[in-house]
Formats: sequence, structure tokens, C-alpha cells
Amino acid sequence: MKPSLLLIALLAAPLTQPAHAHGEKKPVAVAPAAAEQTAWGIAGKPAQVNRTVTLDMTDAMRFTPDTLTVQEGETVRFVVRHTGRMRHEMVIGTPDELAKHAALMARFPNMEHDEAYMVHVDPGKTGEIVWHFNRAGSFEFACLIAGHYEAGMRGTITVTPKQGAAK
Ligand SMILES: [Cu+2]
Repeated sequence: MKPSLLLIALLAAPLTQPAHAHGEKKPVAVAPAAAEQTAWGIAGKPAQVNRTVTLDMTDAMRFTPDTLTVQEGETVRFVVRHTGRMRHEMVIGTPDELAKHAALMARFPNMEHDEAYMVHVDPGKTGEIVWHFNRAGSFEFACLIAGHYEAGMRGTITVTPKQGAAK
């Protein structure tokens, strides 16, 4: 394939991809006016945070800790400290959703995206996500920068059902 054709393919293909918002970068993810319910929760309101979890992200392609358990109904403030030199991000989702998104990022490394459940963190900086876990289940978080997810830059979030909830 000629370079020009390849470029056209790269430019055209993202337009056919479904529903990924390509917005401007923000240092902090906050709840938009109308928060969208996802399978893994909904944007949280800072005033309703009842727990803060601090994570480190490093150029070793790891999050520490990489295993989290929260209770259904909790609103968590994730404070993500970036101690490396590369660009990293934290994205929360279902394992399936993150795998698909990572595959897309591998094809289009410069793709910009911004949602309440993700934060991009520049080297030496700290980012935040405020997320309300109103769905029980097994979820993941990951860095979807091309190659990072594949290198193992991911972790799990287990949301245990609210006590007393009917099963
Ligand atoms: Cu990364």
C-alpha cells in the first residue's frame, strides 16, 4: 500500500467507529451536566465522595495498587500519581469495553478521548476521577495508550453488591 493510501485509511476509519467522544484534554475528569449511566457506574459528584483511593502509575507499565474492591453505592475519588516520564492515563470500564478500546488505540495511537471515567496524566502530575459505583460486578481499569494495556498496565475493580440487596 502506498503511504498516501495508508494515511487516508487512518484518517477515514475513526469516523466509522461508534460513540467515542474525542474531546479536549482536561487534567481532571468531572461530572458533566447529564451524566451517562454505564455498565460500570456513573460520573460521581465531588460532594458525594465517601472514599479516596490513591494509585501510582509508572513507566514500568503498572498501577499500584492494581486490585481494588469497592461497595456498590460508593463514590470514589481516584487520585492517580504519575511518577514516570511517559504519558499515561487511567480508564475504568468493563474488561470487554477496555479490550476493544485498547485495540482501537493500538490502531490509532493519536486518538483523543475524554470521558468522566478516564483521566490523562502528564509526567510528574496527579489526575483525578470521581466515579459513582452504582452497579455491582467485576470491572477493570487500564492505561489505553498504545502498547501500555498490552504490557499489563491494568488492574481490577470488584464492586460488591450493596448489603441487603436482593440477589
Ligand atoms: Cu500508560
